[in-house]
Amino acid sequence: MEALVTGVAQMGPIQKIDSRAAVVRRMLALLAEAKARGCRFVVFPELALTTFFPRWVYEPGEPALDAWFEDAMPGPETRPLFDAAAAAGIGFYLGYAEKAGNRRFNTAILVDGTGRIVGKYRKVHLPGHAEPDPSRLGEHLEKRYFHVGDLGFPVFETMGAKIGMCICNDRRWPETYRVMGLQGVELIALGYNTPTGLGEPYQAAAQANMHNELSLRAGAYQNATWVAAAAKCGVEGGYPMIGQSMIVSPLGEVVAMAATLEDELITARCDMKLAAYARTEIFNFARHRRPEAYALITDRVGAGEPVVPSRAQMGLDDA
Ligand code: CDV
Repeated sequence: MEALVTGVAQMGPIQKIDSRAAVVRRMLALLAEAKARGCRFVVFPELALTTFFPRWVYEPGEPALDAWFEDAMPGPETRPLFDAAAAAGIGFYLGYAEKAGNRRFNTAILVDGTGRIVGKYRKVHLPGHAEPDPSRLGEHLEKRYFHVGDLGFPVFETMGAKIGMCICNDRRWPETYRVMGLQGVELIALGYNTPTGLGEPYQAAAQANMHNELSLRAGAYQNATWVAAAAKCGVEGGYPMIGQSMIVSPLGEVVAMAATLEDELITARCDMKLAAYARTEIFNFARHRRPEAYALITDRVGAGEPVVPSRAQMGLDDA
């Protein structure tokens, strides 16, 4: 199979009081629409089962914090999603808060069309802070609640395609896409919750949609891959979040984009031949990449002093 009809299931806000069962009912409605529209794969958002709880302050280990994490996947509330998807022969990406023994991750899973979990990704780039600060307009405490992902950026061969995953803030980092690009990824699925009400320094609210589109299109184009990105959006707990869920082709074109800040399904026929085509010339990695010139990418974390070749190396006269 060379084309995977893909649905991006954008979700409107989920409030603190909304039960997982109610959220899953919304997902089932999106799944039913995806089936009617011929989808074989559906992407749900980051932390899709609950409100975006890292905006609230908890003490690590307190029961109210633990309640946002899933004890099992699938568990009693998510089982109907797995069952309905398997009955429809639809695979999916789902973001949720994972308990792994004593560790806690912001996680996404890849489920195939039979309902089997075939892949897992744990968020690497955790934005925000570990300590609350009342002077901020709003909190974003992912560094307080989650461990840094320990699975790298794996790519899974499933549903006739090479599929990779990332989560929200990961989409702003070129390394995310390139590590998957180097595994021949054909489709990257991702979910996000991008608030605009936190004040600076995060990003200018007026540019939040532009930065979203810029990151997704650049990542797709520069790595010759489809990108399917699902927002959780609208106003949660008084905090607005962007929508603009989209599907981007391996040539960097937006082929579908959500028009609302509510539950909304967008779809595209993702033909993996297009990904292969985009890798034949400009982004033929084997022919054109020069890893010997990229050492700083893995040697450094933050920016350091400029690394300047000697004047002799540059062939300057006075050397
Ligand atoms: N959930 C996120 O990772 N949100 C970040 C915000 C905090 C900037 C994002 O990159 O969209």
